[in-house]
Amino acid sequence: LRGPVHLAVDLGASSGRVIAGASDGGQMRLAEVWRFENKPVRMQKDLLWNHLGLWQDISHGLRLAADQVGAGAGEVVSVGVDTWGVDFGFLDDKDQLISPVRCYRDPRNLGRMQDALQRVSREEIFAETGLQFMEINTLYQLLAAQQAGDVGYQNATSLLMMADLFHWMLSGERTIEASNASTSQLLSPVTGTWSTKLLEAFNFPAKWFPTPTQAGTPIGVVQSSVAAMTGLHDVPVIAPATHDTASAVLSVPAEGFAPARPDWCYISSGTWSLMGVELPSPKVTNLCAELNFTNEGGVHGSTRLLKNIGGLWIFQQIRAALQRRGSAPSWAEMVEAAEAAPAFSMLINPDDPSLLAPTDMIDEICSLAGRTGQKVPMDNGVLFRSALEGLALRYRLTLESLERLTESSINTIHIVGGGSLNALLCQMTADACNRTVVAGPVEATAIGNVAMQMIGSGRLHSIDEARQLIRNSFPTQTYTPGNSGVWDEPAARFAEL
Ligand code: LFR
Repeated sequence: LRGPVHLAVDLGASSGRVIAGASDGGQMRLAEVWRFENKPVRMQKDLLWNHLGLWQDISHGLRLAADQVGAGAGEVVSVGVDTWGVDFGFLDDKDQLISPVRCYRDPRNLGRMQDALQRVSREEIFAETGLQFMEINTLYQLLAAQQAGDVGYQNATSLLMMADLFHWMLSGERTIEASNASTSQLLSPVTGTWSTKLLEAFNFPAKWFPTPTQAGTPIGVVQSSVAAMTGLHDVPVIAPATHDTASAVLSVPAEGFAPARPDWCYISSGTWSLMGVELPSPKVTNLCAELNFTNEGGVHGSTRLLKNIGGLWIFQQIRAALQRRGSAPSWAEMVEAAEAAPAFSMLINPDDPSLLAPTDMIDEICSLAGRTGQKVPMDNGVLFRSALEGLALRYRLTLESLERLTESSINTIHIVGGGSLNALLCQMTADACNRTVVAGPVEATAIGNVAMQMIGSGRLHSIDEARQLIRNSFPTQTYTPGNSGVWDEPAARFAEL
């Protein structure tokens, strides 16, 4: 890479990466410098972040990047971290991290949402935050920590969301970036500040919640101890949209930014499928609450009105279950078998709560078949196909809701992220929804992270300009809907599940 290089640290559900990004001749170029495993640690009953191992890999990757960029014609000009939402860690008054740090699939979070609703009503929580109700939200995880009397909870002087925590390791600065803060279900989408009402009602210390920093803000420089280790002397740390989904949405190659009446929507497709629109302001309405959509914070004050859908998680976990049984098909083989299997043999709602963290996905799907009065899938192709069809059917329902919520008609669905490579799923989506699908870019989150750092350092001037650069740089694939009628009958059955 040549010229000014931005380093994006992207921590995903199975791997983390250090990626170098630069703009050269009107094109954004990316180079993956270091890829490492990101696997939660199971210890006794708990599911924890391996934050120390990750820090080791991140600093190693940064060292490699500094060396490689320095050896070429480039110069590292900033670094920023993104990861998934809702998880957090605690720091104490001696500037020490208080372990352990928990993962949102940690079993002790189950049931905490019900406890919270005993204290504050669903209506009130929604009115304050505009957020969808999910057991994994920071609010309920914090309640679990409070109830358990965690040492972290008792001794903390700061709470940082996970990307913020890695920013702290890099720079020594304690900040909370707004897009990820918005996933906590403690932030007002209208004012962008914390809900004092909820903090008080749940007895969460106000000092943990400083005013959130906007994506694109330089928050400090790589501190000297880290510079000595990585070679990144005096390099600014610039907060990207630290919520991976917010970064992914930034890289949707659409024309325009945050239209009030959107004619496109996105699916950020990976372990989760996040399907929604980008709006100029939140929609904290009864209909939104009823449909359980969420108003998360996007870049430059935009709102991501979206729904969490269980995503490729099911497909991934079917593969993990097969691996345990001694067979290990590749993704391509799984898609091929799905394509050859009969259509609509079993309908799977990807958001069935039993599929969130089952011990064995295949066993769970078989028992789900029983519970919903369907035939147990007899071969793997049917299993694979059902997992993909379930997503497409869920997208179809979600699209209807999005159009109702925004009072607009959506004609293009942008699929970004790893799932955009799954041609069968893209075509099923086009057919089930009867809309044009534009798939790509694949590296949506890393691209969005780099783009925001470019904006933050003044190399790009607007989201529009960033999207233009992205359109010029990364190919997309268009899928035209066909044979949509065959989806009507299964869609009706699906809605009844
Ligand atoms: C996607 C994601 C979703 C969030 C879920 C849990 O990686 O960030 O947006 O709801 O993970 O944090």
